[in-house]
Amino acid sequence: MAKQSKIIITAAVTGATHTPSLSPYFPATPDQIIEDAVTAHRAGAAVVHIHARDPKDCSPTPDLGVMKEIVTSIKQQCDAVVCVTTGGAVWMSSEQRLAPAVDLKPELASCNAGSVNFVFADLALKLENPKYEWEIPYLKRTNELVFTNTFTGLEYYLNTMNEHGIRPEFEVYDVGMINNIAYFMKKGLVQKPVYLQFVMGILGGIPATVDNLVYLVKTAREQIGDFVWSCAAAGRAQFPLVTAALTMGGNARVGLEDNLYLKPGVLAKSSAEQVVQIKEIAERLGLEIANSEEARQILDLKGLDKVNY
Ligand code: KMH
Ligand code: ZN
Repeated sequence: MAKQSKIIITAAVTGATHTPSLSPYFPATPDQIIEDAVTAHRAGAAVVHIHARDPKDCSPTPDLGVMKEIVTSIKQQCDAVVCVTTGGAVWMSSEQRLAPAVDLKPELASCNAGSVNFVFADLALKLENPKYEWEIPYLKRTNELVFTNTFTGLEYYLNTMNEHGIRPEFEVYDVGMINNIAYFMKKGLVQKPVYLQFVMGILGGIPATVDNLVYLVKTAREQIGDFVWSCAAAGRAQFPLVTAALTMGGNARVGLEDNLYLKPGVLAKSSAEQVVQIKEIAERLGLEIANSEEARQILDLKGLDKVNY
């Protein structure tokens, strides 16, 4: 595979981990998610990764109407590649999680490549007077849950994505998941280019160290061969690991889904602030930043005119 000429910055703006009271800058309503995504795109993110949140209490929601409103408004304001979540939140059913991709038929959607404990209960320790009653129980409950992605589920997701021309962005939380992807490649369910998002530092998954990132990339080369890849890391590991990924020929994911801070002790005022910071780092490394059209070519996406929103 030809060396990628420009790097893709992804902004994951809200996710389903952080709760509103953890930061006054956290995009927690549909309008705030839209604005954070559009400003992150204007700052240099070719791709925005989107989850939906309930306008009433800012909790993660499987509501299709809310997701449609968010992605439609983003499309009206810019040509960002929208990566629609199929991970949703740990407690959502497989059907609830996949419904937005089925209905909206985006160019790109996340595809979680295996089951994992996805624990962020200790965030509750940071909350004294949360704005919403659901916040602390929601965080603590992750101690009891598994983020389930069975092989039957993966086959169902991949068949659905292939049917609608959706490129899967494989979320890889640990090394065994690379073998899962290789397994489905052998079954002919994965089209090239294969796009991997190494999501590191989730409690339950692979620790966010440079050695582990090197190990993941090496294992993927052995098991998968050619692939395009990107790196994201939780919390304070975000910038050290994403910078390492850039030096290794990878792409970068930042955003308030993964980390609320710009640097230790300094809350990020938006995902765009993190995009600006990683863009500066990339340019100092002599790298060029892909715009959305260039990202579409690198990932061989079907085009914004083929989506259903
Ligand atoms: N919220 C996590 C449980 C995805 O977007 O597909 C899963 C997640 C991955 O955020
Ligand atoms: Zn996500």
